[in-house]
Amino acid sequence: MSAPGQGDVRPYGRRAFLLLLAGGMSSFWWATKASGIFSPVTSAVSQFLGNLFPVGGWRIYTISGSMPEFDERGWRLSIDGLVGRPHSLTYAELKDLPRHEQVSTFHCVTGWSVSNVHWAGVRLTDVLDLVEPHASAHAIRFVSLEVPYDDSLTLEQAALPDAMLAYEMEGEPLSREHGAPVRVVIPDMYGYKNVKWVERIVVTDRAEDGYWEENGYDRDAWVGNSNGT
Ligand SMILES: Nc1nc2c(c(=O)[nH]1)N[C@H]1C(S)=C(S)[C@@H](COP(=O)(O)O)O[C@H]1N2
Ligand SMILES: [Mo]
Repeated sequence: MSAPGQGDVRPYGRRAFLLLLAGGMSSFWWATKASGIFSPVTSAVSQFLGNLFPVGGWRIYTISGSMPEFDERGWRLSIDGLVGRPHSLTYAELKDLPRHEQVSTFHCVTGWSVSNVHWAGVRLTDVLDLVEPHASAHAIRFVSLEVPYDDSLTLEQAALPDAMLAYEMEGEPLSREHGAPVRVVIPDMYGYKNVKWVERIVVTDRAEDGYWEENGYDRDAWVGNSNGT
């Protein structure tokens, strides 16, 4: 089993590894310099580089090796499932919802943390109010544009005061590598619950296992009180 954010360990030959490393290096360079252009890299390489060159304490993680590109014209956030009024929001409509800010510490279950991250975004409860969840609704599943990454929260967890869909980090629109245009932020839980590149929220009758939970991690990823800790 690999750990959330460590990726699968693949048996690369030395030559293939060096080629991957060279490709990954240039992508990494572009990501930091141009902050947006990020050509596909393997997850092993991007995570390896993320661990070698942490950016302000962050390790940039992907499971697929590529990062979805945000195009405001085509982008929609769909909210559907067990709801009376399925809804889809443009980026502008999402930004029109009440704005919330928080400063919190982000923890990856593999041991690194980033203190005092300043986020801005919308409360999950405000998003859910738009769709009128059925009485049978108990959880929501976040679907990432990065297939097949997903994860769930119970409605109770989603209603925690600091759980949000963040569209800004440190006063700037969320960058591509951190999940543009919106990611989940739930500082009480480990990083793997903080789904990046969210494009759909499905209201369900129970929380389901997400990507890392299918790989053995706890569904309730409370910081300091779940497996992997
Ligand atoms: N779509 C997607 N979201 C993701 C991940 C991922 O690989 N893909 N990794 C998770 C893990 S394990 C962590 S620790 C954080 C890392 O956030 P960062 O890449 O912004 O540093 O993103 C989480 N959300
Ligand atoms: Mo993580």
